[in-house]
Amino acid sequence: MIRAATPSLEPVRAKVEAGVRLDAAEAEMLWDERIDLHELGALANRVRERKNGNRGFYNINTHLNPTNVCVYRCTFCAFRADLRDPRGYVMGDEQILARGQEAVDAGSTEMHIVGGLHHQKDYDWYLNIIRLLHDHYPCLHLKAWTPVEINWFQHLTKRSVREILVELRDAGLGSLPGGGAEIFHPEVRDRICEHKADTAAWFDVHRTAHSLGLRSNATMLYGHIENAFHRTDHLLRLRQLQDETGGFQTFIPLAFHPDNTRLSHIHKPTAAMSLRTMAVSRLVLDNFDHVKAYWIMLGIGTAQAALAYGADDLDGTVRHELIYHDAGATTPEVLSVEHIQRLIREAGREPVERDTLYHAVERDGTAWRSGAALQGGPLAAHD
Ligand code: V47
Repeated sequence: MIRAATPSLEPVRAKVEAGVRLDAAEAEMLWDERIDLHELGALANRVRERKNGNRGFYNINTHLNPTNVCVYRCTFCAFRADLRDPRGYVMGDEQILARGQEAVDAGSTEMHIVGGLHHQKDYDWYLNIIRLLHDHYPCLHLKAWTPVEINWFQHLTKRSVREILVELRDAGLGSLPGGGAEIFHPEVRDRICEHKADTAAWFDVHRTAHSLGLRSNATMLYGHIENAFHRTDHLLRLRQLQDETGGFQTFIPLAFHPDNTRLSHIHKPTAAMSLRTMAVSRLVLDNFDHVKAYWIMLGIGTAQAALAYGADDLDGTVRHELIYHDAGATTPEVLSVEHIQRLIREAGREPVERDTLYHAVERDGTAWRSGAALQGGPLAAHD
């Protein structure tokens, strides 16, 4: 058998040093394990440093998953439940408000809200969660509902994405999280989540959100049935929308956790795979300011190491995370601020608390206010 010539990092290195964009073939080559992981990481680290200096970002946040009852059956998901499943739950207004109060008491700047698509709940139930929390706790930034939920709201209301987003924004929605992206290529998407919002719908929601001045994040679920071609395709599609709108803030590669899922026969990605994914993402997504190492799913050690492989952000202190813990994540449920700061410092970075929109946070205990923008300015809205 004739083996393809060993790929070389040198042409990529020259381009990165010169600030020239990588093309699809170069991007795909970076996944080849014959490309030295640590050299790749060092190159991604140069880009991180160019964009973010020595800053290592984190925030103080809380998760809220108002229900796990879901009409969809994504093969990778351990969180969803059927209506009559003993695990199934739906939170009432009091519980949701209690979660808001707990978040404020812990000094959180952000609440990350996503959940199942409950076929007995109407759109107003979801809208009301935003309104309720925003009215009671206006200081909390509500990063809520992915295109999967927005697409479901469209199905329920027969209204446009724009109308729904305007209403949610006016009720207190601050930005959109990056979930529901999984893998965009239909060869994979149709096998892991065939029923939920398709790739065109995912992009339509983000494009519309950006045009309304709402920022958003993007994710990629890796380490299951996808390959290097699919991951490259995923990153290039995101890069293209970012060229158009500039509305994405951060990219978050999500390592697949197989426990309790219909893909439980697959081994979870190794630390080497996660670090390579971080580095390739940083190198390909040249128009994203931030790449996040979400410690909950990477594990604390790999997340810390990722700060030298292109990542500049560890996400937050996080409390009440369910999606990964149901899928076997063994990370703690919450990290203290001191712990997260120590992780960043040990990795040689200066810890900087940010709010959701990447403003520096000025803090006195649980009291805080947003300071200067750390990058860019507001996104121009044209509705
Ligand atoms: O879309 C679900 C993923 C995502 C599993 O925007 C799984 O700041 C691994 O999007 N193993 C939701 N992953 C989480 C998410 C997120 C997380 C942190 C920060 C932000 C942000 C967004 O979780 C889903 C799906 O891709 N997921 N099940 C699993 N078993």
